[in-house]
Amino acid sequence: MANPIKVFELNTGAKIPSVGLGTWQASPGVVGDAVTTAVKIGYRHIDCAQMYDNEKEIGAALKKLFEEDVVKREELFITSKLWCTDHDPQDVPEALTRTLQNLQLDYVDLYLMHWPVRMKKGSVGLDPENLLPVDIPSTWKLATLLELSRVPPAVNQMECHPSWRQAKLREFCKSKGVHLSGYFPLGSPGTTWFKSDVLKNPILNTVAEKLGKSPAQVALRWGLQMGNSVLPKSTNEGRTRENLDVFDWSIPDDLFEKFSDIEQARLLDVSFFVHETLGSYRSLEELWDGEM
Ligand code: 1BO
Repeated sequence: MANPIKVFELNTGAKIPSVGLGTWQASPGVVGDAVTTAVKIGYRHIDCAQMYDNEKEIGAALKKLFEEDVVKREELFITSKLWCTDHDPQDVPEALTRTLQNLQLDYVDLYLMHWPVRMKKGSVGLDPENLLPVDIPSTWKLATLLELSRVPPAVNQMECHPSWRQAKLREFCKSKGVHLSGYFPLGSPGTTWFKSDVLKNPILNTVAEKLGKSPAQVALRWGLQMGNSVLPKSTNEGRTRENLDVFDWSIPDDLFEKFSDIEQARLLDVSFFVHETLGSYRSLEELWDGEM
């Protein structure tokens, strides 16, 4: 491995690799190879979720990697996420067991609540008709969760890229010792919910040109220098390699400052979690605590 991946230490003492492979919308028949390639290239963090409906294939790829001695389980950091249909406390262990079975693992390193949203048990998809009020106060506001929890959360995974810096939530997490892990660090090009092109931003492109790096590498490096772990998704070997080549160079201060001029816009607003009578959120403002 040319450039070993830097890690961030979590409030649990565990170390999270700063670059991880995102697997949302990595198609069946492709995601297994993408994981295999990524691990062989040097990735040590794979970001999964029950909702992505591809954990079985990822599990088969991981099993083969372990059998072939490419990597040991303890060298990997595997994240998965509890889906909204399994928020009832009694359903959580079952959902986790299912994920572990699919991934063919004994444990995951990080298990996140996917969204602070509850949906009918067994429902499929994102139909707002299936929304239910979140009945556990600790599932819907981080501040409340921190007040109630014996073990504070280690990681808050959120949309984060140069065009959505998360200034307020970042400060809050920092003050509480919660690590920020950024999804959509490249603005999620190629996914079906891709709304605007973060990688075409002129400031990002000017910096990339000055440093002789690609806009994607600069966006990732920006995330790392902000103290975030980043979760770029790719099923293309060239881009998977490129996304990992972000450790032996940095964005100098004068160029780094320019990022604060980038106009801000959230890409993924998950408006399907908002309903006038169902669920817990009547408006996007309410869902996102006014940060739109
Ligand atoms: C509902 C969107 C899931 C992305 O992680």
